[in-house]
Amino acid sequence: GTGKFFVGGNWKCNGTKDSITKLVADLNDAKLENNVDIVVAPPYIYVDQVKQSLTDHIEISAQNCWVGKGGAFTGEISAEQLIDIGCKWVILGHSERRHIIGEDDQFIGKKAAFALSQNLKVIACIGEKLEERETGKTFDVCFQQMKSFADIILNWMDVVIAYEPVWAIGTGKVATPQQAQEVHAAIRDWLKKNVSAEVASSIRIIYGGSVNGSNCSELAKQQDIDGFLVGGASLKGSEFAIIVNSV
Ligand code: G2H
Repeated sequence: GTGKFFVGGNWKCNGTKDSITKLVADLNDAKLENNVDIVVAPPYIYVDQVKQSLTDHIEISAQNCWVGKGGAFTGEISAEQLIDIGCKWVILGHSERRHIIGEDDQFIGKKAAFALSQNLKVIACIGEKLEERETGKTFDVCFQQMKSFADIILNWMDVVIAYEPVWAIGTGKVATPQQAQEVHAAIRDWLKKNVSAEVASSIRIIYGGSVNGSNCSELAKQQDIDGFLVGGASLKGSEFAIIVNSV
């Protein structure tokens, strides 16, 4: 890839006011590479606290959003509200939302299109499950998930793609640099054939799934890995800084 290195911290459903105060202080104190786009995704209810206290060098993402305009949708948060509170990004299609909560490809594609229409940038996640990898379906699954984004997304300028093999998420089983590179290159090639050569060469494709301070530098060396989406290891400021600085 040719884009600027991108590292996102996905805090998932973790944290308290106190632990987040500490994490923000650690991130504010950390020495972070200037030439990296850095984003953290706190749970919705802590977004404002983080926005008020975190260095401007790090942008804020939500972990999800509603599929359209706000209104009578109990328990949901709209893209407009995320913009209002200072979020620049939203993570969509994370495997936990696909496979635990049951969101499907089409719903996720619609969410992405609506978020982009509100000027929210999108971290669009894709990835295969273990049985899909073992039965040789990795590319089919990833391309199908890509297609549901491509069917509805017109402007890819504000999109980062996160390849997150489900078997590597929160399991400690990181993909090897070769396994990740192979899929990243295939996604880029798919974009070239199905979207455009310009999008294929400029878009950031980041890897997620058990990235930590010790495995990040080998992954970061791969040609088509443009950064990371980090879960567990993003809850420690010092380890997250190591990953950011692995560019
Ligand atoms: C993948 C990743 C962050 P972890 O879900 O999106 O989490 O690094 O804990 O595997």
